[in-house]
Amino acid sequence: MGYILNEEGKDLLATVKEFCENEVKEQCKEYDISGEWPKEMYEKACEMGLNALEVPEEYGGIGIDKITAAALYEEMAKADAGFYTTMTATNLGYKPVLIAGTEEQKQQVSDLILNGKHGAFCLTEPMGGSDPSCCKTTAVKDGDDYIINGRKCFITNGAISDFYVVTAATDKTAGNKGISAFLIFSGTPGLSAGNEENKMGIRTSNTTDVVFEDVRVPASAMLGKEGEGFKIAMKTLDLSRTFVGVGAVGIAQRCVDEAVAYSKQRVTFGKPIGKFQAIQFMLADMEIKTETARQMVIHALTLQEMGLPFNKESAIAKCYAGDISVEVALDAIQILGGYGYSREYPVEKLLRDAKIFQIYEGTNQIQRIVISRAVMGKF
Ligand code: COS
Repeated sequence: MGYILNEEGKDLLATVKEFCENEVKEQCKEYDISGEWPKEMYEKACEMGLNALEVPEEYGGIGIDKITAAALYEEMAKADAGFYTTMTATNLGYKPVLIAGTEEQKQQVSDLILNGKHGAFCLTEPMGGSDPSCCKTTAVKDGDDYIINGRKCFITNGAISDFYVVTAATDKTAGNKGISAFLIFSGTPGLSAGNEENKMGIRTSNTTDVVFEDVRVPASAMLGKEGEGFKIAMKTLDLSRTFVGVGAVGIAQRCVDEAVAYSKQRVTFGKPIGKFQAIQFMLADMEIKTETARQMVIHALTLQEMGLPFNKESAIAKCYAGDISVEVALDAIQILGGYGYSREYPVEKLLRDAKIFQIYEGTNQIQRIVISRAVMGKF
């Protein structure tokens, strides 16, 4: 099973796999401990265009389909989920530009990404993570400009981005219909990054507050029209959630790989533990969950490619993959026993990395709201 790719896709996958094996996987063990953001590693990855997989051909990208992109993202997550998170977060910031930007904005941001720059999507606030309509950041009209004030939190790539997409209330009395989205570039006076989060996992990614203090932007920095910010954000998350599922699948697959390798070499009671049915059944269940999640992701991406509705399927892919990645990581630790609990072996890191996939880009409780709404409709 897995991904069915054409020859070009298979070649790309082989190249990305080699890069991840040689330049990411082992190196990130150290960065996971130190919490360092590995600048050189990211520069090499961007030189290869790994941050630019989603740039359409018309804006200068290689124009690969979503399923090929998913296969490449999975490879990145298998090597290191923080690395995968950094690469996909730029594309999370890019999506609202592609959804609602002018041709000029689309080209400008595409050029930045193609030149190895990073981006960020600034939606979450200290008082409103799951509820983006509770937007305290404001954008007040001043002549031909807007002046933005507020604070966003848990922003991936917060301190290392060249472009930021930011939601802000342009009409505080209008709820989610009073939210607008803006495209802002680093270096704009008043825009700064707050302290970096000291995270449990995905420690090779950069997560900070992003602060706006009298940030003046021209009205042309708005994406779409005034009041469209909430819908643009929702459409962005619908799209991005499927790729979040891919990251979780990557972690689950790495857990299966590590547990299989260990069960073949670890001998107890005179034979490798993989000869015992207790272990075989655990590995089979881990594989069932991982492959099912991958196929759910592929299904949601196929719907997107075909222009069909995918809101529910994208939420299922993210939710299921996030949940099973934690389960599969726990099973991998169990199979490795005491060694699984030790930092000497990679699976405890995989569990720490997996946990965020039940939380970011909409908690799995939010995904269940989206799914149940799709199932039940309005009544
Ligand atoms: N695509 C397009 N439009 C959407 C949409 C979507 N996926 N979801 C909602 N909308 C539209 C609705 O159609 C509605 O438009 P009208 O008022 O014109 O009819 C409007 O947006 C408001 O929708 P709704 O009333 O359903 O909004 P809610 O506040 O009830 O939304 C959920 C609740 C939970 C769906 C929403 O708040 C959500 O997704 N939260 C999670 C956010 C998140 O993931 N945060 C983490 C960010 S990490 S980057």
